[in-house]
Amino acid sequence: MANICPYCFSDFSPAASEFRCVNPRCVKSADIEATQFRTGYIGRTLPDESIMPRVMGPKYFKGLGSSAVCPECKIKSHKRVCPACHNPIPESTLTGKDMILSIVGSRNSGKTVFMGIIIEELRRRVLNSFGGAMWGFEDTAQRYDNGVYKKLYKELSMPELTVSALADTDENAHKPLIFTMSFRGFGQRLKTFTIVFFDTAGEDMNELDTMSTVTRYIAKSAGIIFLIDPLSLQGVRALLSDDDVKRSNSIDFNDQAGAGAVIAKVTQLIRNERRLSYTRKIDIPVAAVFSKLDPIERLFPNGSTTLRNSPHCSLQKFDRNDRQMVSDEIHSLLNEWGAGYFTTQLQTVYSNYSYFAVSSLGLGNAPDENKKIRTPHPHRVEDPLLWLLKENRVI
Ligand SMILES: Nc1nc2c(ncn2[C@@H]2O[C@H](COP(=O)(O)OP(=O)(O)OP(=O)(O)O)[C@@H](O)[C@H]2O)c(=O)[nH]1
Ligand SMILES: [Mg+2]
Ligand SMILES: [Zn+2]
Ligand SMILES: [Zn+2]
Repeated sequence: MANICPYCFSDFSPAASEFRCVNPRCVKSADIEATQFRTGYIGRTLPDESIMPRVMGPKYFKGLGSSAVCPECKIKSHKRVCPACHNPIPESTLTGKDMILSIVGSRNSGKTVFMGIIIEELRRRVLNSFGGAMWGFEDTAQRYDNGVYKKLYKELSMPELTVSALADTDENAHKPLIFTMSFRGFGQRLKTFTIVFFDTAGEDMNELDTMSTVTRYIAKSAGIIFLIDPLSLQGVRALLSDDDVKRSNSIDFNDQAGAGAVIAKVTQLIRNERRLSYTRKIDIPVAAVFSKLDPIERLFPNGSTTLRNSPHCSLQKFDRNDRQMVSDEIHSLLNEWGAGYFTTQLQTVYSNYSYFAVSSLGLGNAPDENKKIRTPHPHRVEDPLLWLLKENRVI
């Protein structure tokens, strides 16, 4: 995936870069683009903080456009920003080594929790076993640590359902989490790339329009993690106690779009954005993931591969056999539990997909009646991510 701004997901041409003056004493002026981005493009009046160091367009470039000279203070700046949203651009965006992974799914499907857990697992454990490391771009680590990480690992409680991007007034809500990763594949050279996570609200999945940031994010992603809440399936709820259902769920499923409706919407958007005809399959790899494996653990057959621990990290390589066995297990359970509409869609529309099942919180760690948990000890959360990295030839 080349040259896409990791903040607003607009196409970004390095030749049309802009630069922000780095001189703290230089004149400051209102930054409309930055303000629009922060406030979610909903036309609020400019707050005072919008007064920022100025941004210089291409006419101030020096040389090949790797810097610009500020017309006010004449100081050279290398601080490259996106022309559309004025956020800083990571080096890897210029060299086309970004990888946008989108996490989608209906309301309450576990996206925020999954993202919160997978990031910690990657930086603490998974990358280590693959000889890699990861660090946040700009204020990413701070935003993550003070946000969903604090909620899940310090307060041991559940995040609120994510507020629609249209209604949200939290400035950070519109900022994706951007991590640079260094990875040594098996016996290969060190690779550095940037991975972008953006926490979408399930509420927005129904109303996606072609202009929205969420749409660009999905259509431009190098991999899609599609979370399916098993409890949203009537066939599953029928097999569980009311208490099991209540602890891992905070919505009424009757008035929510299901996984089938969401994937149909996502498909339509990708087709529109990429101008793909209805006869062509979409080649973005899709990991269709059962989230919340823990409350349905006992519905799995004896000897199930899915209930065993993930083998990839201890093997230090991606175990294709294991992936296939898990995928087959989940596929047949989905059909059994009445999600045939979903599996048929995947099969007819996407050329590369695989089924997974994870528990972000861990087996036996469903939230209690106060939404409290013990320290997360996730089950197989890394599997979909490692598969997408493999499909993108990173590992
Ligand atoms: N038992 C169990 N419950 C989970 C797990 N992950 C999430 N949940 C439950 O599902 C609820 C919703 O999870 P979120 O991650 O907030 O869901 P979301 O997809 O971000 O929802 P929206 O923001 O509305 O789109 C949580 O409050 C938990 O009750 C899990 O791994 N196990
Ligand atoms: Mg959420
Ligand atoms: Zn941008
Ligand atoms: Zn200046």
